[in-house]
Amino acid sequence: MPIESHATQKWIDFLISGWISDLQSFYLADKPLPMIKFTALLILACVIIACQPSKKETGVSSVAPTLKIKWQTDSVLTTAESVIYDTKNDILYVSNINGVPDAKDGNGFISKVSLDGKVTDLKWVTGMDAPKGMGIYGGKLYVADIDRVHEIDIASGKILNTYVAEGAKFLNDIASGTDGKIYISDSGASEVLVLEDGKINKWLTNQPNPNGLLVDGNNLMIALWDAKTLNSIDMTSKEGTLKTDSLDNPDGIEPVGDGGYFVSSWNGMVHYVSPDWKSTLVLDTRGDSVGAADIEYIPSKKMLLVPTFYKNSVVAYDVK
Ligand SMILES: [Ca+2]
Ligand SMILES: [Ca+2]
Repeated sequence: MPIESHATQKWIDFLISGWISDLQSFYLADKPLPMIKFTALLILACVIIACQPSKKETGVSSVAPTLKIKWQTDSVLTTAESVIYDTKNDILYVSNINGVPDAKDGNGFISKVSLDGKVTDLKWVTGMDAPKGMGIYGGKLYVADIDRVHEIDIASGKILNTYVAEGAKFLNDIASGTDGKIYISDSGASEVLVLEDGKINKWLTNQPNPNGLLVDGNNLMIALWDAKTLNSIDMTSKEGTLKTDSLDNPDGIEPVGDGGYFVSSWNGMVHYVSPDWKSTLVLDTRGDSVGAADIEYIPSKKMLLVPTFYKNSVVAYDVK
């Protein structure tokens, strides 16, 4: 007989002998029934324990990563606004506003930067004013440029098309969908536009001062500058949900790969937003007046790339 069953039998014997003793006491001397009361309490305790909800399975908890500087480019990337990683060609593209962010000065350009921080082709693509957000789809690089979107052939570095966004005020970020649709935030007009079949149309209005965009599954993640929020827009219903607030000057949004995101603050911060939408500050360069504009994260290399805007460089961080 297993020892547990033997112990159980001893408990039952103990309780029964106690009840008999209680009943004898009750009939003989009209005394209270301590053993029966004890048994009732024991049963009640067992019922309470059994009714406790089991602990909720929360899966692997997300801990905010730590960042360690890896390299910094030379300070030749004038007013560096955005970085994007071209997986196919294993190279980074950096957009350089080169001057005032809304000036039609014709001097903006795109640079090529290697994964070890060398500026391999400073003026790879020229002929722009103030290039900002970028997206890649089908061998083309799309670049937002105040009120136009350029379509660059990556293989040749030539601008194939320039699409004018009628009425646009300050195009900012770009996010490419898996279906080839190119979403563009217009910070000045508080709208999100879409480039599709060679035409730019309005996709969503009344989005106060939108900046960073990210297509994530069937959601368009959108950072609203004035509200300091990260929001999720269901791309089918176009219904928006506020996810995280208190993010100063939110600029770039990047998926980390664990269900969380990195969100940059243009004035020099990066927050990690966990899968349950809690934000943790993981980088703060405000003290040195180093900006953090439209960031890039490469999960396979665990590398975060931060364009420093007025510091004219890109800084890479190892993420642990
Ligand atoms: Ca410029
Ligand atoms: Ca931006």
